[in-house]
Amino acid sequence: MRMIFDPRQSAHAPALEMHNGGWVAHAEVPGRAANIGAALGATEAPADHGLASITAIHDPAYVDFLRSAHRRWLEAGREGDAVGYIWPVARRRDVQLDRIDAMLGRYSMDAGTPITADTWDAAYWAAQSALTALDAVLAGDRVAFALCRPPGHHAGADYLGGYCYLNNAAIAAQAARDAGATRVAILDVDYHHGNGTQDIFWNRGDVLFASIHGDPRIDYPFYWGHADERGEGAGEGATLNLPLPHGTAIAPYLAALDQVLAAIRAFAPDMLIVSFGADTYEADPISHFAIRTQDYAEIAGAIAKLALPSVIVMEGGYAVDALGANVAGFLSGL
Ligand code: Q9C
Ligand code: ZN
Repeated sequence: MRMIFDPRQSAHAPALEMHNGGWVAHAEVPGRAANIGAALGATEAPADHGLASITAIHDPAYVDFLRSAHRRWLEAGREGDAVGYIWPVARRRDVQLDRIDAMLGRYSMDAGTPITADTWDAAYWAAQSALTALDAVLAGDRVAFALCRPPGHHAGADYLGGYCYLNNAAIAAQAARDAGATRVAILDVDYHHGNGTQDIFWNRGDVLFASIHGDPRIDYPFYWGHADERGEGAGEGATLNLPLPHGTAIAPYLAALDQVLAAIRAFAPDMLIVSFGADTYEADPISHFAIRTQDYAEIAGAIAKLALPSVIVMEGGYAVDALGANVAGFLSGL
């Protein structure tokens, strides 16, 4: 299996995140990719597909913001990573502002996703890794792995959050559509609901978004991922959410996965994108499922029965020392 990663993805290393009322060391560390890379052996560098595949999903004004935010932060006399402290609630008018703090609020959903001097490059190459894994599958490989870091599924068309800046899975799904796939399914098996991906495809019937995740009544991102969210307009029924309780172990997880896989089969996609997070792991420091290392191959085996051309995009997973084994286990089951 081809495995794609660019060393420039490692330069992004935010220091702190706001968590439960205090600033704590950031969980989404470069060592995550290093641990996965060590477990997988050789990875290959992505090809540069340029900005067009990114702006096919993301608002160009948001992309400009991401590219310039840390420079603006420094120009405003600040130090360290750029992070917001005020957010426009949903009904404020869309006023165009260039004060950095106002821009951070406009284009962020949380204070857990700082922008460093290296964030744009890392996010850009993570997206290119996803696009290069897609190329492998379009060229005939049944499955390819994009070691995306930073992750992507919380990022919407015009906002960052949840450690995510560019939505790698959505960018790959749109590129697959543009390359001729009629229907694309995105299966999100990160612990957290992929709110950004859901938002991006909410009104679309050509991309199915199906997610199994910690119940958002008690887990981040709270405002999305409830079982009654099913899409709208042409997208009605093309969003599927299966929230599960804290403590979920492999048996009920596989039962939920069977439901989701049946929906994907019924959708009859030409291509599958898997947003894979290993934060469902029993020892994940910020999550609450009970999936064991040996379970990941079984989860992947059930997904592989779809027999669809598949791009695996890395999302979360914060038990750094076990991350490589969990990812390698998952990939071994495909
Ligand atoms: N400091 C992914 O797994 N944690 N993102 C909430 C904010 C956010 C996880 C507290 C968790 C985001 C890709
Ligand atoms: Zn997650």
